Amino acid sequence: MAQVTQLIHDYLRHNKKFPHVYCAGCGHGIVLGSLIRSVHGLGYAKDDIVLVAGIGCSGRMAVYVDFNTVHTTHGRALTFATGIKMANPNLKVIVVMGDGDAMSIGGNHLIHAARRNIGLTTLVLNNNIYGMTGGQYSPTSPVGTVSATSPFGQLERSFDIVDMAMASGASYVARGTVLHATMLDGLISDALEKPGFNLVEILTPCHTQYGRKNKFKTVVDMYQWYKKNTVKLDRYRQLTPEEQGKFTPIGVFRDEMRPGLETRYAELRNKLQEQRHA
Ligand SMILES: Cc1ncc(C[n+]2csc(CCOP(=O)(O)OP(=O)(O)O)c2C)c(N)n1
Ligand code: SF4
Repeated sequence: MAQVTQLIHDYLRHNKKFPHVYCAGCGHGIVLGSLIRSVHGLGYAKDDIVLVAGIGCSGRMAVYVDFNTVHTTHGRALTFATGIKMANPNLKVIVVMGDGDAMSIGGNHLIHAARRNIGLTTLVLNNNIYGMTGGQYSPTSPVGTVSATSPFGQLERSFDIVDMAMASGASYVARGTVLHATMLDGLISDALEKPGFNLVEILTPCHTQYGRKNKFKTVVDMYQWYKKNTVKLDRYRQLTPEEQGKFTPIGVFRDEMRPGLETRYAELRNKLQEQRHA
């Protein structure tokens, strides 16, 4: 444990913005730990990484971690990241967004980043709520969610982030939870090594804004919910449709090796230059 804590400390900016803003029990810190373990395990240099984050509690990660970082405007993380990757394809560009950031204000950008298959590693921290701004319901809040903007339960059908990423053309798509931290390390490491647009949805609890209003007495109850209600994809596929309806599957949903837009663009540029000099 001490070793794990020390490793995380090695990747933090100690002179900035501490103590951090995360509430006790927030899952976002576990995601940060998992990301750091994955980067460290793969042996990337800090300077080769750019972490681009949107606004929200999830977006604070860009402030804390000692990579090249950009804390961008709400919903625009993928546009900044696209520019960075196109300008310097050698950089490993990681995008961190909340479910509000990725699926609401930034939803259109997510669809097109996936369609283009640009080489970004995208982590969507799905806590089913707008955490930072006081708990408004988000496009992933389940029907019936009680929130600051739906005191009697929200009525809209919610988005499935994995389905959305797959339908839009992402080449690697996975879902994990902060309860399954070892599995999450594997998913993030896997994603970081893939070309093209790779996305990991991470189920992470916000007890402050979601749990307390939605019948979770304690943070621990929320973590237990993930344990009881998620199932690994291979087992999920063996269930009947009726049984499947009771669970959220976790694992790797798509794993294709397709070149990112930045690679296809470089190839085209080289070809045109050769033709010009022929
Ligand atoms: C253009 C714009 N609209 C709205 C906001 C207000 N705002 C800041 S964070 C946020 C939502 C955060 O929710 P989410 O992305 O799910 O992240 P979380 O805080 O839950 O991690 C909103 C609406 C803003 N900063 N900029
Ligand atoms: S408000 Fe929610 S998402 Fe934000 S730090 Fe607190 S628990 Fe985490």
